[in-house]
Amino acid sequence: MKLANWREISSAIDKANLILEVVDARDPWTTRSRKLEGIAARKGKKLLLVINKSDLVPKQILNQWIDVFGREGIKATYVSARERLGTLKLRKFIKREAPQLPAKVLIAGFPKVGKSSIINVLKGHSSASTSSVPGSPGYTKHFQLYKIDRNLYIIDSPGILPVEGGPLEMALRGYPPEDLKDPVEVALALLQRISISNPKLIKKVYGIEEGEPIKILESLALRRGWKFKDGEPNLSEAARQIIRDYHRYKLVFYVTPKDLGLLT
Ligand SMILES: Nc1nc2c(ncn2[C@@H]2O[C@H](COP(=O)(O)OP(=O)(O)O)[C@@H](O)[C@H]2O)c(=O)[nH]1
Ligand SMILES: [Mg+2]
Repeated sequence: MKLANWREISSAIDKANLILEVVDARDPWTTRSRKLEGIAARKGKKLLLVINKSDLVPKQILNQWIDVFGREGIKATYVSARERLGTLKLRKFIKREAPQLPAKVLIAGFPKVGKSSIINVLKGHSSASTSSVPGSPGYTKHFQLYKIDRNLYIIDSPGILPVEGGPLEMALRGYPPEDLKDPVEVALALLQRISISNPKLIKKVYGIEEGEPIKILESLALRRGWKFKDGEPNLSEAARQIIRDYHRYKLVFYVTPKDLGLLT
């Protein structure tokens, strides 16, 4: 059972006493959801931020993000679910910050931020299966609680936040490139972002000289032979490739709080 719309996510929030908002370390700012944070706040539920994929970003930058979120009153920690780094720290963080024990945790975030990976890491080697919490009636099959230990339960289905926003948000929030109405617009926004944070990356990954984003799409299409009958480059194909390469870590770059003007 997937919790993939706001109504389902909202009722899962009702069942939890702690929300873990998972964001992508490459751009925690764009992959946060102010809407999720707002719903949690209105319901009086505590929310913690987990910056995942920390293996892709230097520690110093991760610590800057923790400060930036801290100033907004959001406590954060970073982990790499893939490398299994920071996961003990994450468990301690949850138990320390939980408003009451056992912590009943809902994990939520945009697609591909690593929600399922974090659930697996938290489950670790525990052999317990989904079960009910003593004294907490009303859990249906939609809200199975998975017992990790006596102080920590997680709702077994992650809340997948619907992707909203402008072109750059659509790419960074994991919207499938195949489903985008205008992949070119999205890829141009992504290339613009790359030109700010890592101008040499395009040369390194594709062997294309730096230049205007639209020129990069043209060169990529021509090099790969993505052309229309009249020889014009198929920019949409090149655009989808750029977005896929970001999702698949071929195009690895990250932004810093300074790039976004959040830290001087
Ligand atoms: N580099 C890196 N990749 C990760 C990490 N955690 C998850 N991923 C990858 O991100 C993709 C999405 O992960 P998944 O857990 O399915 O995300 P979900 O859609 O939020 O449930 C997969 O390809 C994972 O291998 C991490 O800590 N570091
Ligand atoms: Mg998942």
